[in-house]
Formats: sequence, structure tokens, C-alpha cells
Amino acid sequence: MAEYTKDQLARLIIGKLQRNFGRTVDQAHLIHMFKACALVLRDIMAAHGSTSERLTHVAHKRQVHYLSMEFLMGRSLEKNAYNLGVLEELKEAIEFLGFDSGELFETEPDAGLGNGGLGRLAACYLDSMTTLEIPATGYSICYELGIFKQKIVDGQQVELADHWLDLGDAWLITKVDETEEVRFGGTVEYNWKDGRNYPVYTGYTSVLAIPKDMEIAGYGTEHTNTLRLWDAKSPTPVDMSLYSSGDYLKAVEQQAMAEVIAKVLYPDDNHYEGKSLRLRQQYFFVSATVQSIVRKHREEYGTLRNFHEKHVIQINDTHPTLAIPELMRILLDEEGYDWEEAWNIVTHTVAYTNHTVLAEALERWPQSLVSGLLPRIWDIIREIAARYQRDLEAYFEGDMGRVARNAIIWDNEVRMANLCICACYAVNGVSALHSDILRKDVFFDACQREPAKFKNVTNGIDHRRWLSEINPALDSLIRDCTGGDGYLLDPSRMQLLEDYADDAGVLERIGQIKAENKRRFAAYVEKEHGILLNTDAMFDVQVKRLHEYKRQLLNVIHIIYLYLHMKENPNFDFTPRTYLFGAKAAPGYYLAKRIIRLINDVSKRVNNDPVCRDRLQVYFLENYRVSLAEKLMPASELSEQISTAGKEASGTGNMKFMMNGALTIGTLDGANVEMHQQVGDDNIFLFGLTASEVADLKQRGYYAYDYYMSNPDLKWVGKLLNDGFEEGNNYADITRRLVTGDGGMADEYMLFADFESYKAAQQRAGATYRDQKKWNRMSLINVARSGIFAADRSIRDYADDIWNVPHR
Ligand code: 26Q
Repeated sequence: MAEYTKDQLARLIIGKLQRNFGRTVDQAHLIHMFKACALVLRDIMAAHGSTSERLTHVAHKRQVHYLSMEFLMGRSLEKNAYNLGVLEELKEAIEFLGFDSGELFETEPDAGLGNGGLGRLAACYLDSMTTLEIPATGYSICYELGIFKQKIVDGQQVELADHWLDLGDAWLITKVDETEEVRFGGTVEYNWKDGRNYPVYTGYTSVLAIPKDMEIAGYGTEHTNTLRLWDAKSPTPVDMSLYSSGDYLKAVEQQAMAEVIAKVLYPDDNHYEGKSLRLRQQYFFVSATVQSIVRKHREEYGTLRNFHEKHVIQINDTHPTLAIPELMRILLDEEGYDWEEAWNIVTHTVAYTNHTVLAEALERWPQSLVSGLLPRIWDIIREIAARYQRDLEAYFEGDMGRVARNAIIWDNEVRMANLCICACYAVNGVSALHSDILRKDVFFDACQREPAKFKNVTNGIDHRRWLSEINPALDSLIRDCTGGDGYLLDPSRMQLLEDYADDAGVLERIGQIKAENKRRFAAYVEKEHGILLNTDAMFDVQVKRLHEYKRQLLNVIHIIYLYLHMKENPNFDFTPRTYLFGAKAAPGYYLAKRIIRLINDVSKRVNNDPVCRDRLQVYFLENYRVSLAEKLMPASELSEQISTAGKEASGTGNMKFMMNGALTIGTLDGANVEMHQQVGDDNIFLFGLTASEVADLKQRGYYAYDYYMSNPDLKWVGKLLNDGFEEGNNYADITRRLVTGDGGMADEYMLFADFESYKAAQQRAGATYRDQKKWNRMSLINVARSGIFAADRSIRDYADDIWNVPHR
């Protein structure tokens, strides 16, 4: 039931072309058309938006503020049209005006304001919060450059700048009148007046935070929410007349220092580096956000005493932790509240989600950096830390080991996770296993002290985008089998599909849908890269950020083993495979880049060896990103989720594959555990050590060398890596890292321990694939039972267990 017909939309687009670009349809280029379409949809959303705003304010509802350094939004045109219920009409209007709608959608750049899982999760949650009619706002930075574009040159990763705003700004509305001022540096002195200390702040540098708002449309609702992206500007224009007074240089300096803040997204995923600019980014966006929430609250209620009743601030990992001392600062210094009162408000407002247990990802900021850049915030953190320390000492009865582990400031560092645990009223992990590890290991002490604080909310994905929108044929099948499109707002209805688990016609249709999606993907790859993928082979896919713990290397080692086996015995019985990889490596992560090069070398060797023809193919897809994932997921058959158990907090790619009918080969890690619970042993290819077995083995002593020496296949692969693929290009460094450690820990992620078990699981997958009917049945069961991995379920969990807000 669309509100707009094709003709109406076409007229609106023509109007936009005329007024905004001075062009007729005949004079318009694709980019004008794209921008005109975006403007038309923005108008529709704006009309809805004013209704939402009115409703929220009249009802005085509690609002959610989702703070995240990353929102990996991808494209918006098709998605917004879909959610507004005008996708078909818009496509027709575009065609009617003489353009190709597919080509038009492809011109939109991805909004790549994130690295991977954490950023994409935030984007999926915005969709669900809006669809479930929860008043919510996302906050982040309007990075001028999003995640870099990856090119593969001579097998190696090269990074290019991502100037997404050239077209991506079509969705942004600048609200200059809602600018906030953020202060850095300077000194604080305290003046004693009326029995209390008032801070006086001098010599600071101001940066202006200018909001650029992106409106978010919900599905099947007129409710809209906003993603607020802060841009950084200097308050002092560079003024030549100051030149002689020496202020000119200062003004230029200030301008540069201000505007660099919103320049670029840090491309590190699951890795912390204590860079001053990163800390400035964090405080910039957090301070602007908290000030903006407080300003609106004051306007509406005239007091901050009820602040915590009307707002929850959700902190996406520790990156926005400074929201805690920033809100304290405002309540203390600007409202004049005493400490207890301010602390009570803060600790009833803020909740924290942890996304990783990797030690190298935990944020610990040098105190010299914090105190120099944020003197007042530093004083507040010190006071929070001192009070917490007293509580810890009392609770742990002087057990200084435990006090030290839980301290907020220790060894001249500020530990952001401990600050969050101290101040937040809820702390959650992102899968059942991960939340368990937080409770029993990483945050053991804090959990003993306050067990009720520690919760689980298993991640979920936007099933409207990641199934219905990108896989229309599967969407039709689900509608046919579950009685219409009800599953779009009630993903639990997907389980009705299971009534057809033994319906030969439906199983056949599942197979045909996959085959057709594979052909479409292969056609895309051929057009873009000139490579012919073998669509008769199983598409076996590992796409995610490159990281040692995700073990792309285990996959590669197994492929090399297959290759060597095939060379030695060309007749060996093997189910044909097309192995696909996609992964960006953090630019400074040397080993990750080596692994990318290795994959490309293996690809070159295998694809050019006649023995492998029509049987084994390996291809590295460059620049893996949201819009590529959208094409790939519907075409995938085997989903590689093979991290060392205990390391992947949840994973969300695993859910996208499952929903699109791929089967999983994986370890019992992250949300794989819950996927296994859903589908049972028979519908997943599990292998490897469990998280507790990994911990035990580490405890007993893991000797990679022994595994290597006693396994002929591993030695075989090792020899090829040492010899290399061509003159002067070998991977002996990688073998050394695995076998002896090369100065570090040998095989830290236990590839060797899981190799045989992985090999066996791969064999099971291959054998099963030969029985297409059985495979399709497993595929159907996976789709049918994937409903609980919809973000709508996650958001209802957050709303009920943590936020205490009503929802649809
Ligand atoms: C921190 C400090 C300085 C620079 C960068 C960072 C930084 C940036 C990004 C640290 C971590 C990240 C990203 C973490 C991440 O994406 N974690 C993933 O979150 C997903 C959503 O919950 C999970 O599904 C994945 O398991 C988890 O790896």
C-alpha cells in the first residue's frame, strides 16, 4: 500500500532536477538522478519525521541515544525506498524517466563509516529501533574519509582514500543552529565559593561541532529516527589582519587542529592504539552529543533532575566512554549539582556493550594524554577512580591483586572498560558464549560484586535488508510458504517454512534460487574483474576483516593441502569448490597483509594449474564492503566461521549467510553456538576445540611444534610455504610464526590443533553437497530457524532488559 504512485514520484523527481540542478530529464546524468531521488525520499521522510517528533515529545517518552564511533550504513536509496514502501514505484519512475534503476542504485557510494562488525551492527540496530518505533538517535563523527578502498596490486593490498561525501552527502542535512562547542587543552583552576569548588577553565582551544543529520525510515511505520554525524570546524576564521600580532599562526594552527578531527576513520578493527587524534575524536563526538542531549532536555523540562528517567545512553564498546565524565562535568559545573546527585543521574543513564575479549583491543589511555588534552575530564575521572578504589578495597578486603585488576587508573593508564563497569547500570556481551566469558573470566571480580549488572543480548541483523531486499527470490519463497509478508515484522514466522522441509518442489526451488544467485554474482565478477567463476562448484566463502584470530590462514592451509593432494593424485575424489575470500587488513597490520598476499598467490597458482580445472578455484574479492556483501550473501553455499573458540565475540556475517541459506562450517564460537542450538548437529558442520578446551590446552601448554612434526599434511603445506610460489617470494616467515613462534608465541590461534578436525568437517560438507536434495533440506532448515538472529529480536531484548522503553 504505497502512498506514492510511479507518476507522482516521477513528477517529484522532475521537479527536483529542475529546481536543484537546473536540468531537464534529458539533460540529467545518473548522479543528478540519484541526488534528485534522494531529495524526494528525504521529503517523504521529513513529513513522517515531524509526526514522530511530535509524538515523542508529547508523550514524554524515554529516548535511546546510541553512541558509536562507527556506523557502517552502506547505501541508502534502495533501503529507504524499501522501508517507505515505494521501492517498486520508484524503480518504475526511474525507468519511466529513461534510466536503469539498477545502474542508478549502483552509483551510490557506500557510507563506509565503520570497520566491520561493530559498525554494521550499529546500522542494523538503527533500522530496528526505528521500525519498532523506539525514539532513538545514533551519534557518530561525519568522517570525511570512511574505511579505505582496497585495491589488490600484484597480489598485495593497496589503500585508497574513500571520498564518500561527493555523493553521500545527499542524505545529510546540516543543522548549523544546533552547533555545539567542544574544548580541548588549557588548564583548570578551582575557586572556592559558597562552600564548594568551582572550576575555572583557561587557555583552552575550541572546536565547533556541527551536526549533519541523516533521517532513518522505519519499515511499515511513519516513525523516523536520526543518525547525527558531527563535523568539526574551527570557530576562528583565518584572518589575515592577525598576521602581525602573531595570532595568525595560532589561528591557522587552530583551524588545522580542529578540522583534522573529522578527517578520517581509524581503520583498526579489534585493535587499540593510543593515538592522540583518536582520543580527540572520541571526546569531540561524545562532548557534542552529551551537550546536545542535555540542551534539548533542558528546553523541554527546565531541569536535569529527571534526566535519567527520560534518557538512556548506550555506549557501543568503550570508544564513547568519555560520555560518563562529560555528563558528570555538565551536572557538576554547569548545573551545580553535588557529586552524589550527579553520580546518581549518570549511573542510571549509561549502559555499556562489550564487543571483544582480545587483550590488544582493550582501551587503556595514558594518563598524560588524558590530563593534557582534557584537564577537567581528567580530574573527574580521578575522583570516580578514587571512590571506586575505596569500594573495591572494602569489598575485596584488601586483596590487592583483585583491586589492581579492577582499578580505573593503574600504571598511569585509564582503563576504559573498568570505568564503564563502574558507572554503567548494565553491561552486556553480544552472544551467550561471549557474555559467559565476560562473567566468568574477563570481568569476573566485578560480576561477583554486582551480578545483576551483567547481561547478554545476542547480536542480530536487519533481516529486511539482509534477506528480503537483497534476495528477492528467497523472499518470495518465504512469502509463499509462510502466508505472506508477515515475517518482515515478525521474523519468528520464518519457522513456518519448515513445514516444507520434505516438499520436493520447495527443496528444488531452494536449489534453483541459489543457482540463479550464483550465476548473477558470477556475472558481476566477470563484468568487474574479468574472472570466470565456476558456478558448478560449491561457493565456499570467508568474508570478514582480516585478523589472525579469525583464521583465514587455517582456510588457506587447508586449500594448499587440497591442492597438493590433487597434484599427487589427480583422480582423488573431490567435490568441486570455488573458494572466495574478501577481507581488508588494517594498514599497519603486517601479518594480515602477508596473509592477503598469500591468498592471492595461492589463487594464482591454483587457478592456472590444469589439474585444478573445474574442480578447485580460489579467488580474492577486492574491497569487501556492505554493497559487495549484499551481492555475495545470496550466492553463498558454505559459510566459513572458523575463529579460535573464545575469540569471536559474536560474528554477524555468520547470521547473514544463514539467513540466505548457506550452511556453516565453524567452531563453537560466538553466535555459532546459538546457531548450532537452533539447527542441531545435523544441519551445521562443526569442528575444533571448544572455548573451554582451548583454555585448558593453553593452561596445560600448547606445543605447536609437536602438532606440526607429527602431521605429514601440515609438513607438506609448510614445505610449499617455505619454498614459495615463485623465485624470491616465499612464506617461510609465516611457517616460522606458526611452528616456532619466531620470537613470539607459536601458533597463538591454534590452527594446528584444529587442522585435522577442520579437514574432516570440510570432507563432510563436500560429501553432503553431492546429495543436493539433502543439502537443500539443510539449507531450508537454516533459513527457517534464523529468525532469532533478526535485529528486531535483539532490539526488543535491549528495550525490555536494559533500556526499559516500550516498543512495537
Ligand atoms: C579502538 C581504539 C583505537 C582505535 C580503534 C579501536 C577499535 C575500533 C574498532 C577497536 C575495536 C573495533 C571493532 C570491533 C568489532 O568490530 N568487534 C566485533 O563486533 C561485532 C558486533 O558485536 C561482533 O559480532 C564481532 O565478533 C566483534 O569482533
